[in-house]
Amino acid sequence: MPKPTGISSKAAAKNTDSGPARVAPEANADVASEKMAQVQELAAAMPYNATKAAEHGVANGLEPVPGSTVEPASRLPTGSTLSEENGSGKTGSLAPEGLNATIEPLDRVRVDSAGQALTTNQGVRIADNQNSLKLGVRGPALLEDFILREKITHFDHERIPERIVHARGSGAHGFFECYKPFTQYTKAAPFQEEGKVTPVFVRFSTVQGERGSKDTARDVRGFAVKFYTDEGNWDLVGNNMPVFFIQDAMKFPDLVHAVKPEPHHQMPQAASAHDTFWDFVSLMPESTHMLMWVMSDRAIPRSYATMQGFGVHSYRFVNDAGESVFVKFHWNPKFGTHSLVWDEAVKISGADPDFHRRDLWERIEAGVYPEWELAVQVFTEEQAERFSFDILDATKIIPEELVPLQPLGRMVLNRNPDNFFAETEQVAFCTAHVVPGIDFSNDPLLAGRIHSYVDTQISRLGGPNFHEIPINAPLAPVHNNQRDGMHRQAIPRGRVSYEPNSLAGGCPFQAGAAQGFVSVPARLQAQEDHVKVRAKPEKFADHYTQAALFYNSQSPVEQAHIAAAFRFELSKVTVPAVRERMVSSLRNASESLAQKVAEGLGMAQLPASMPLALAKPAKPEVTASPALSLAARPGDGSIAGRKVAVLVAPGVNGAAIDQIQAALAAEGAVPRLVGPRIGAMATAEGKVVDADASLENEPGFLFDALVLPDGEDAVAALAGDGHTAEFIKDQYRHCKTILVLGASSRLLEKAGLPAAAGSAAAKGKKGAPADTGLIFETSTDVSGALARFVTAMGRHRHYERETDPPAV
Ligand code: HDE
Repeated sequence: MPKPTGISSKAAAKNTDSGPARVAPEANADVASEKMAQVQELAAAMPYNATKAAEHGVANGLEPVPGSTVEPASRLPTGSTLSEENGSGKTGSLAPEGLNATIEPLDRVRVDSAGQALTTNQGVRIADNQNSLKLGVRGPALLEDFILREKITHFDHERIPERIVHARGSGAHGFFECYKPFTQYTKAAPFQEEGKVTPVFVRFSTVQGERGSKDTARDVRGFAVKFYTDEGNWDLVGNNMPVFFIQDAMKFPDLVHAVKPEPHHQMPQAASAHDTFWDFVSLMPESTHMLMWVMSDRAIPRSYATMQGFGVHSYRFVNDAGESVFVKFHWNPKFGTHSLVWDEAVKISGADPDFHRRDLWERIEAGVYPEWELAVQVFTEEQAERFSFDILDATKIIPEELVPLQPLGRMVLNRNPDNFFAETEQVAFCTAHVVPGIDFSNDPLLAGRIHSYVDTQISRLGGPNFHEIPINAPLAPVHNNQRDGMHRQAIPRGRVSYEPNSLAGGCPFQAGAAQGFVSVPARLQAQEDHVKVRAKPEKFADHYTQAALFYNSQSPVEQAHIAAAFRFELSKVTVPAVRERMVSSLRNASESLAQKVAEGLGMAQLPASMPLALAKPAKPEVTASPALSLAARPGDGSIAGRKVAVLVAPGVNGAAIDQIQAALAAEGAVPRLVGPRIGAMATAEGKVVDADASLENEPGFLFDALVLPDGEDAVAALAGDGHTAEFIKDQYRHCKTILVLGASSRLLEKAGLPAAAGSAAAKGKKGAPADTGLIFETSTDVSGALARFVTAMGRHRHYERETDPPAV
């Protein structure tokens, strides 16, 4: 057959439809015909789909082969255009080979306006940002004012839908550092070598409330960590409690509808203390274990930095050999587990609804970086089968006494976001974001989540390209054939968006088992019950064993708080039958708890116990687990990050104030001078102290500890201000450490503290327990008292002072 002439090939190559019967390289080819020839060559190098046969059968499914690729002779045949060589300031040059520029570090999208003029979104400099364009200074505004219209239109669309749950949250950047390789169990990138650092973004949240709701609601806290690993993003989307209310995703919308503000009047905001929540949970006995946790002080943490985190579900680790074990994730805070007390939480929500957000922000800005240790419980399928509970049931923990924690590394949060919306609001967590080395268990709650999170981001973030929002983009390369959709950022080069292909040399190609993600086969023995079915495993019906385990493992103070929380919440319910139903359920977990709650609710007699779904639950392995008490993890005893109010007024003994401030700051604590008003005031020594907060704008319950100063005039001034008594009373009621210097002991009486506070109880006389949180110093040398104050603050609270109802 005669060779096609150069002329016909050159001409043919200029057309975008129809082509010659044969194409071959030729002399004097121009770039178009050269491309045509190379495209032909590339396609011809792949005469058939060589990996097609490997798409079939179990063995191939478990070990997928890499896709076949052909290297093109040059970059010419895979490009979109011939004109890509023509660069400009906007287009730049050719797409860098093999690179997706949307995943570069966030620096590429940072904006700093220092020294810059104001512009429109089109980059046009704005001459006047004060006035709209009018016909004459008193005339009508003009439609042609594109500057005003752009500004207002953008403003009109500033809000995006808030998260359906976990709407209220705060986030921070940081890193995870691996202690030592954990390669025997997992090939997940963060756990491969000692010292390996993986960037993270973490978002903490409440569940019930709207985006502007208070931080200190009684609620579960979200604890969501996005690891930007070398092999893609892994999101560990957990909570600060290790169990959940329900066992199957089917019930999640019901739970959320029940706890959210009631639909008819949209009340109450960010609170579970209402009819529909308790109606639902009292009909769902599997929620009893979780109810114990949310009625405990865990539901009102002092700080995000002082709460644990949990992955909740059983996940899997997978090693290089493809072997898999089950794993539960735990985050343990370096600063220990500390909580608020309920009266304090209620008051804080009024004075500072941003209490936790502020605390997180201020700790990071101050360099007191929140830190957690990541630990895992690793167990095999065989072990799991022997447990008295089902590891697929998210209402169950695995007691640490049964499977101990193994530490993997530490996470430090050391950078606040630059912009709340761009980072904390737009971050999109998803349980489906896993990397090689991590896999799922069959927990039916987890299965629902694997679907839900992607789905919800599509409406919240306006389309399927939310992964390209800078905070969500991975650091690992992204190459696939997904195209288009709302707000697409990436500009893919070339015309191929399918696989298999020959026209892009087979790229991007499937990675195969050696590099790509392969699901654990999780082989199941052939069993009778492997049928399509809507039912739960038998052990899921044990609703009370672990609720009892939790309650019985709490300290007496914690138990008292749980009883008080049930009493408070159920007292807010307006339907007595719902209260009674809940108490009848509690009887199955703890008779004494049910009794206390019933008494608190004025119930003349206990209702009959709720019938059990499982008459004879399996015998539990442990009946007490000390690790479940907040007291089990007091932290390192440091007071770093704690806030101390140092009251001041004119005539205060200034020398002691200076000494106290310096000593507290040296411990990483944050002393604040709180006066009747802000501003400068003369000390007894004729110097000046500057109050940066006032009794009115920073009430006592916002502080972790209190210093009452010496100085006759100052004490007289403070005694004359009604706020002082409230300040001291709250500090005392909430069991905080109070340092009482010299003349200020008078203020205690004024605050109505038991006369004993200043004498007997504090010194442990008359049989009363010594109040370790009240420290008196009459001498002008405060150094000894200061040391005792710091140690006492390390205990966080002095519950020996607590009575129900409060004495003060
Ligand atoms: Fe979530 N959950 N969830 N959840 N969840 C969401 O995703 C959902 C569950 C958790 O800071 C939503 O982006 C279903 C358990 C956290 O952005 C949504 C089920 C646990 C966050 C969603 C659960 C969580 C969410 C709402 C039952 C603890 C906040 C907005 C099958 C392990 C993440 C969003 C952040 C957020 C669905 C149960 C934790 C709607 C369907 C159990 C920490 O997709």
